[in-house]
Amino acid sequence: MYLTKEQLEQFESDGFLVIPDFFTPQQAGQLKDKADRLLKEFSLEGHPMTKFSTGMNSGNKHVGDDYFLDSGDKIRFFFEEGAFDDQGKLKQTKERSINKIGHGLHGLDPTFKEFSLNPKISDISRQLGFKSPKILQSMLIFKQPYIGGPVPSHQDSSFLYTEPTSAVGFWFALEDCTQHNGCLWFIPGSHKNTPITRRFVRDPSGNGTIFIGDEELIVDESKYVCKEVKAGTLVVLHGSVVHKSAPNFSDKSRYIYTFHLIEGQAKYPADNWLQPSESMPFTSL
Ligand SMILES: O=C(O)CCC(=O)C(=O)O
Repeated sequence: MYLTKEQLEQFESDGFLVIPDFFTPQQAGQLKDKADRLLKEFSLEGHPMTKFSTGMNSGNKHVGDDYFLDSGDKIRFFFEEGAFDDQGKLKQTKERSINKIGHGLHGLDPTFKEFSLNPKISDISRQLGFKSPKILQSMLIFKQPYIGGPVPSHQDSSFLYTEPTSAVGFWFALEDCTQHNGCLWFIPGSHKNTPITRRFVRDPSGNGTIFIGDEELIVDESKYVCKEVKAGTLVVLHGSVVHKSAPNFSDKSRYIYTFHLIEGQAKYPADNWLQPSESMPFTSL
């Protein structure tokens, strides 16, 4: 059993758990190097220049095109909101312009596949009550210096919804994450008193995505605590815990890798934005 009783209690009480030294600085460096290689090698040619905007509190700004909707079984690149000038030209190098890569790294990229299919994670998932844990998506989230965008307050189960709710996030710091370069912030215990009342789904009238349910997530900002972590840290997130991250205006990048599990025995609604494909069904852990 990987987690101690105290760690399980902490997760139960806070809705998140910080595990320093889950992986080595060398591994963090290798994953970061691989992320940099993906950024270097990706081509702008034919790219629809899709930006990633969570826009969770500002109506319907979320990217809603096929490039996003079909990314579950692909390695796709999403730009920062502020990446382009008025003429539609990149304001900095393409490597510095990407907000995130998603959502099939855990199945398609050998480095991230090997890292994700980790017996320690499988062990943790069973300790958290999973019977049939499935990885349904993975992401590299960058926050490059000066341009890294914020991630507004949200609950992961709004985006990765099952009945009953089951999503758990595994978030790996590939670099030191501080208040200056965009570490995570949490409202401890919010998973217990903040039900999932909004869902991010495919718009039945078109190609895009919409939120259904409550207009917005009401958040008491004064309850947030910030969690600075070192490279090599794993943070486990309950799907209902309210969390966010700030923009990165510093001169240091903040690279993280994350994937989410859901319970394979739970119902997975057909209108969820992310759908498994024949070529890449959700991955058993
Ligand atoms: O890494 C970040 O900045 C945000 C990640 C996050 O909120 C998530 O994966 O749910």
